[in-house]
Amino acid sequence: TSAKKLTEVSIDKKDFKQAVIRHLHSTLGTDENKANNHAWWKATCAAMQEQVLEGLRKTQKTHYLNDTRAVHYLSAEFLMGRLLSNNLQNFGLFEVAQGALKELGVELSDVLEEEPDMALGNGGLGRLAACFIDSLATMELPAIGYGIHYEHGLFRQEIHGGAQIERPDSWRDYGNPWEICRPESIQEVSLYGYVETKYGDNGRIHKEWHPGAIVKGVPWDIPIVGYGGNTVNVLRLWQSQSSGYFNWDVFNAGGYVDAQRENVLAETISKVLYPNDETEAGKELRLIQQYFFSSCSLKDIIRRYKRAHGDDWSRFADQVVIQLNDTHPAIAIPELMRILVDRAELDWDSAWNICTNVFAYTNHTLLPEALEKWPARMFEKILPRHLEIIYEINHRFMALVDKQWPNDNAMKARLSIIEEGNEKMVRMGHLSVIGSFAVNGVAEIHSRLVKQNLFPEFDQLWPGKLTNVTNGITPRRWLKACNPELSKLIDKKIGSDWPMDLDKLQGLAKHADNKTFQKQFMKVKQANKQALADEIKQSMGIDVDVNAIFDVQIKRLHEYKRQHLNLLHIMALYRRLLEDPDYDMHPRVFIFGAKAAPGYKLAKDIIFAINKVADKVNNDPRVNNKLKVVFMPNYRVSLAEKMIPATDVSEQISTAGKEASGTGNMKLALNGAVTIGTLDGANIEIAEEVGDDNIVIFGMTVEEVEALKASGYNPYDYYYNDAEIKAVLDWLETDYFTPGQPGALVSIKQSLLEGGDPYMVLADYQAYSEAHKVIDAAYRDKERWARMAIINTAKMGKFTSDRSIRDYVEKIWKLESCKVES
Ligand code: 26Q
Repeated sequence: TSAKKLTEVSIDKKDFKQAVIRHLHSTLGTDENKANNHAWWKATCAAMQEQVLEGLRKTQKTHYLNDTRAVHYLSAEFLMGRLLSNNLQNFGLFEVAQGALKELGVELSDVLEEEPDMALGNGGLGRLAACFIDSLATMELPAIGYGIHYEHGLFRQEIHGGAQIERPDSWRDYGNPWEICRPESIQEVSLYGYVETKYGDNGRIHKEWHPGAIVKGVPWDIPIVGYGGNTVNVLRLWQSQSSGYFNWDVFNAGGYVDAQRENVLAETISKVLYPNDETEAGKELRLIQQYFFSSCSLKDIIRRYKRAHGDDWSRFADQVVIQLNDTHPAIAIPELMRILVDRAELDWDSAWNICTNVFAYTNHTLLPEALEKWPARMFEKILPRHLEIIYEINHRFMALVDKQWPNDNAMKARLSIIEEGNEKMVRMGHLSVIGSFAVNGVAEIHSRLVKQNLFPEFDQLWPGKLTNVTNGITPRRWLKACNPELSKLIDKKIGSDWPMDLDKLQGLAKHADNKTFQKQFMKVKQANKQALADEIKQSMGIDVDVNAIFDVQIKRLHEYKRQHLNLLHIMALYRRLLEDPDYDMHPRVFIFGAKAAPGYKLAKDIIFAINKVADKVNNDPRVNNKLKVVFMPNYRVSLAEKMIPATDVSEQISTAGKEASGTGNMKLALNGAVTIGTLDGANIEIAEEVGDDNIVIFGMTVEEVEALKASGYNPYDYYYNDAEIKAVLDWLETDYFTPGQPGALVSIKQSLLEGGDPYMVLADYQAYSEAHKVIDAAYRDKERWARMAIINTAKMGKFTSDRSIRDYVEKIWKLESCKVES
């Protein structure tokens, strides 16, 4: 495809080749004859990084000179994946680099495979942050991402005997070519200790926090290259380091050896990413992580503001907006209050006014177990001054509640930041809503439920504060880079400016019935399926037929996402085939990718069950290759990039009301997959865009789920009334799939029966099974399927993260773009 035409290509093939060789020699100390692919990768990154850093310097200078308002995106997770291909692509140097390496006898595609994924996130929330900073740079918006420089990202998954084993991820073991350490911007963060109350002469009370320990935050900057534009923003990740300060008087009379222990503790803060998404762990270290990166980031923001505005705080909220990616950085709210009141000595009301004009909060979940709460006792120990500030915020807020709902104690208890009970808890969601000027959900249905079910009183108290911004994905990574053949075909059909203006894909719709275009489109899909089949053969030794339907479910493993619904249906198909060898179905390959939180027993049992069923099905000649099941280990961004272009059917089957948005659903549809899905999250908006003929919707709506729950849902009704459900669940209890280990899969049956089936898998089973028959029939009609696939790609314009960012800018951030000269 043509290199980007928006800016001049800064460097040609000859220069690029020379830069690679120069880095091979003088950065890596090797040469063309000795270099392996890893060395070529590093040298190519270094050559690229020269260009990137030039863009970074210009961008920072421009933003500084223009004194721009900027958004500061605080997120405990950034799931970046690989950067070389993305940076080459966004700089328009992909073909240049490919050509340069070819002349050196090296294949760029092999070099790209050398890069470890930067997996500093669990799943959707972390990847969303990565897509957003891509769009921010692409749209030339002044923005900075702040997060944690985890030494170990999300664990690497191995499958042993069908079970998940976690191995440490070491993405930096051989150095990361993109990051730049900035020791000149180190920050210090206090922890523990006690608060002293001082009485000043004017009667003013002054609080002084005497910390028990101080740790250093060392910033590492990752340049974020915008597509086509010249903006190169920064992702700043904080690494913890011992400061050597630990107040032994407060604790005990420790000595040199104990002090070493404290150094270890300090450096533990940024050691590892917590692998539990959607469950609140309540661990002390997790709270310290959150405070550590929030505090470092705030101090960094303030330092930059003061460089331009000195001690005049009056313009702070004009220059700074801080987006809280879920409640993980919500501690930034009392931290800013502490800095303003205790340090800058502003009065409370002025400080609070600044705070509530600076922060905005994104909610990503309604699941009660995922709403963060911290024991007040833990808070008091780690952040004693912050707990006092939270009490003060709450005290003043309770007065407001009393004004709105006089003498209503039940209301106060519901809205209080502090949850009373056996153990007092600090509710971070409440703190975030109270301390922010805007709160958004991540899809229309989710935002409606945030207003109606999660925070209805807040919505009454502050009409308009709660709003929606539907998620999006960057089409640069999730179409242009991961599916080059489809991208070239699209370029030929509608021109090459769609990556910056995804609504342009609409132009494909008028060709959806064109036989030639259908053939071309499906030929690309077939080639992508072949590439994935080769990968499956090579990595797992399983043969899959590329003429089969590739049916893919890729996402974290969770009961609410219902991978076990998919599994029950696969077992039912298997059973139908055993009972009737002529059972009429188009060959199907079910492909999974999923990591389970290490402590989530049932999730791991489901992975085990998928693998055991796969073993049996794949080796049973009676199914006559009509059915295959593949669990691809270690699902991650770079694997997603291989699976998504090869998918025919996208499984988006969460219980209605549980999946806030989903973003994998968008990536798959963008690459021409047909969704089988529930009316949940962004599926609803996808259905609106593609139309009912081009998506297969099944199952209960949120209202139906709520009604069934209210009327007393009984999974046994389905077990006893549906012979297939009964047979399949009973099958799990035998040793058919686990020879010699009867009962090894029984926990799944138990959770669906005795466990009460909390996500109503059995209630949706019948509808799901029927929906798959619709898929089967549609696929067999080759023209119909091609049209559906094309329309899916054509109608995904809404789901570019550029649109999400535009919505944030207009509704919340009020930013202006800032041109950077090339
Ligand atoms: C919290 C406390 C302690 C340890 C870990 C956590 C934690 C970590 C990660 C809690 C939640 C997460 C991640 C949540 C997440 O990925 N949510 C997803 O966000 C996507 C982007 O908005 C949505 O599309 C998904 O629907 C939502 O599930």
